[in-house]
Amino acid sequence: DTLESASGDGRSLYGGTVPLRTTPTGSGYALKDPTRGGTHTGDAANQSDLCLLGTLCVTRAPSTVLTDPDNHWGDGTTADRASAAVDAQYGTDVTWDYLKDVHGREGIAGDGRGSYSRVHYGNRYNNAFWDDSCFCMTYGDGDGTTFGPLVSLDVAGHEMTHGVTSATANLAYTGESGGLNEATSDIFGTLVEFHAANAADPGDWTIGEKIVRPGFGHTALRFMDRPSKDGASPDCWSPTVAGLDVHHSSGIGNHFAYLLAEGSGAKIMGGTAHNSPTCDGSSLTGIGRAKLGAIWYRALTVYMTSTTTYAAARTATLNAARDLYGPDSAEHRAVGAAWSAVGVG
Ligand code: ASN
Ligand code: ZN
Ligand code: CA
Repeated sequence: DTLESASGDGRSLYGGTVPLRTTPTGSGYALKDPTRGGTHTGDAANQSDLCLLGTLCVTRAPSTVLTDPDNHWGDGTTADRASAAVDAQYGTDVTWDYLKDVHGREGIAGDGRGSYSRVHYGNRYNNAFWDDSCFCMTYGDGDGTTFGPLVSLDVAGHEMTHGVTSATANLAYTGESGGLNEATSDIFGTLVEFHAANAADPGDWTIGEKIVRPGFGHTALRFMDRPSKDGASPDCWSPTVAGLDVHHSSGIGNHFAYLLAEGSGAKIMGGTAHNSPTCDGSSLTGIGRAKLGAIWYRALTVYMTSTTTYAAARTATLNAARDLYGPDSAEHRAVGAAWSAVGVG
C-alpha cells in the first residue's frame, strides 16, 4: 500500500532481537505495521475488560498504540514494558507471514485486515486469548510462579489460529470438535514457531515451553509427541475423549499431527528427545511438517465444519491429501496410517 513504513528492531523477552516494521509519526514511531494490514500493539496498562456474569465482556481498547522515539524497542527484560509488546508484535508478524507465504492467506480472516494485540492485560493474568469480536489478541503477564508473560511464538500462533478457525470451519468449542479446534491451534502455533526459525525460540512440538515457570510442574503446557506427558491428555482415542476439556481432547489431533509429520521413531528436536509410540503398534515414517500444514489447512478450510468429529477429521484430511497429492499417493496412505495410529480408524 501507499502508507509509509519504517524499519525498526526490538529486544524481545523470548526471541532475542527481532525486526519490526513501524509507522513514522513525525516525532517518532508507532508500533503499527502498514505492510501487514495495520497490525499494531498497545499497552493494556494492567486494566481488565468489564465482564458481566464472567462471560459478557466489554473489550477495553488499549488507550494508545505503543510509541518509541528511535525505533529501537524494548530491552529484552520485563523492566521495559515495551519488551512484551515486541514479542506480541513479532508473533503476529510471523503468524501473518506463515499464513501468507505458506498458505496464500491474507491475514487471519483472509481479507488483508491486520489484528491488534494488548499486552500487560490485568494483574498477573495467567492466560492469553483471541477475541473474534475485537479481532484482537490479549496477553497477560503471568503470575511469575506458574507462568511468565504469555507472549511466546507458539502461544501467539495458537491464539491467532483461533481467529482462522472461526473464519473457516468454525469448529464448535465443545466435545470432539472443540478438541479439533484446540489441536488446530496447537498445530499451526507449532508450524508458526518452526516458520520463524528464531534461534532463541526454535521450533519444537511442545506448547508454551517458553512461558512456563517451575511452579507449573511441567516443562510445557502440552506435548504433541506424547500428549499424556501433561498428566491429563490422551495419546489414543476412546469414546471418553468427547467428555474431556478441549485442551486435553486436543491430544488426539496433536498426536496425529506429530506422527504424520515426524513419524514414530526417536528424534532429537530443540534439544529434547521425542519418541512417539503408536496406539496400534505400527511404525510410521513422517511426511514432514510442510505437508502436514498443507493437508490440515485444506481440511480446515474446505472440509471441516462446526460439528466435525475425530472420525470426520480422518475423512476431511484424507480428502485434503487426495486433492493435494492424489488418491494413491504415499501422503494419502500416511494420513490414514497416522489416524489409525492414534485410534481413529
Ligand atoms: N489460552 C486459552 C486458549 O486459547 C484461552 C481460551 O480462549 N480458551 O485455549
Ligand atoms: Zn486455544
Ligand atoms: Ca513450542
